[in-house]
Amino acid sequence: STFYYRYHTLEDIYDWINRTANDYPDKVKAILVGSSYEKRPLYALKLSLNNRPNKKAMWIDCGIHAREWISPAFCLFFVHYSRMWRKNRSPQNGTSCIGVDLNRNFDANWCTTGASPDPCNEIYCGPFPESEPESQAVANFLRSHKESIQIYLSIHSYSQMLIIPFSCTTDEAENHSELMVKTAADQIRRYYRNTYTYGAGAQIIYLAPGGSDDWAYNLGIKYSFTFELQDRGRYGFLLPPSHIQGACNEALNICNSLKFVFSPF
Ligand code: 0X9
Ligand code: ZN
Repeated sequence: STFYYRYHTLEDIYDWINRTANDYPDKVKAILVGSSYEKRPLYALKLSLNNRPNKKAMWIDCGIHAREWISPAFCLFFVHYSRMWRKNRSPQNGTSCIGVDLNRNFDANWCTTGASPDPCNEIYCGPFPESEPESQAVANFLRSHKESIQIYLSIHSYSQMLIIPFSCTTDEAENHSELMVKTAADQIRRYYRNTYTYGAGAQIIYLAPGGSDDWAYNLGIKYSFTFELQDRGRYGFLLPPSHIQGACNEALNICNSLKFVFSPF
């Protein structure tokens, strides 16, 4: 958005601090660190993943010299720009907040409990189902190939889970027990030392409507899974490169066991 390419009044910056801390409570914390000679509040914004405690930090201050306006502009820009982005990058009408959660944008109980109609929210469902080019592209391809696609896998991270439908309702999928067959879980356990939780999304994580897995399932792809890869939270989204090989081999083994257990051919 162009918000970050303009200079702002102190009032606007205070508003922005408030909004940012409210919109991203797990990542941004506003800490009152003192006040100016003229008694205006001085805030530090603490950026972290899930507010994890006892982490080493980097301090950045902006605006020690009043006439150097580009300096506070950089601080706002820096906070906004983050490795921890989730959504796509589409601008939304009437707000400076960017992006739709693509995994809330599919037409499966779209935008009910577990998704948000607020464009500033991390789980914003978008203005209507398949409003985004990315979800449209996936949905169009699956629609036109649904006869030949037997198994649908959506790969995410993290938390080591294998999620079956539904996440968009607490109802059980019609072939729930087949999807839950012990063999699948056993196969997985046999292959790797890491444990993967296995079950229906709405049971083992949370209600999350508008996901691609549920949508693909309703389209007729009855073996539909979401995979949450490594790890279980030690590094979270920042899985170090040295873990890529292990995580991929593990996922490959699970893909193979799913194919083995569920493919009708
Ligand atoms: O919430 C999500 O979209 C997925 N978890 S993540 O932490 N990678 O964001 C889980 C998706 C499960 N399936 C559906 N919600 N349909
Ligand atoms: Zn994800």
